[in-house]
Amino acid sequence: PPDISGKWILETNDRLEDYMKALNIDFATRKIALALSQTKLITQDGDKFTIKTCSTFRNYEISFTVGVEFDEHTVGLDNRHVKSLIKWEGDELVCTQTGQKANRGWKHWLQSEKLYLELTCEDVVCLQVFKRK
Ligand code: RET
Repeated sequence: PPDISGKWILETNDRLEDYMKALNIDFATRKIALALSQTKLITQDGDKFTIKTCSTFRNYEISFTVGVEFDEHTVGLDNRHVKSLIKWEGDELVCTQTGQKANRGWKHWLQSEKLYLELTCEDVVCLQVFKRK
């Protein structure tokens, strides 16, 4: 599988507001989140990952093993409980988040030295592109 580890900085952000609305994130948090720079710190040790999403406002961290479902509590995002399962699908790291919201999950992949993150909830797809820091 590809090596997505490292420090990444947000370059473009498409439809984050709609994604946050789909998650019922409140107006004030949405406005702050939209204005933020985001950094991803990814460590990868075989099947084990830690992904930290960092900003000056709030951070969000998950640790997981590929193929092992875990309980994710999205503290500081929409504060829901979901069952998350992450798998490699070809060269894409794909997460399914099963819970109250339909069609929820994300995908990470590398393309021309950039890290792509697609975040999905219901009918909304947000696309973020990161460059190496
Ligand atoms: C911030 C700031 C506070 C409000 C929101 C945020 C968005 C975080 C997101 C994180 C996604 C993380 C993923 C990690 C998996 O690898 C920046 C914490 C809404 C969307 C998909």
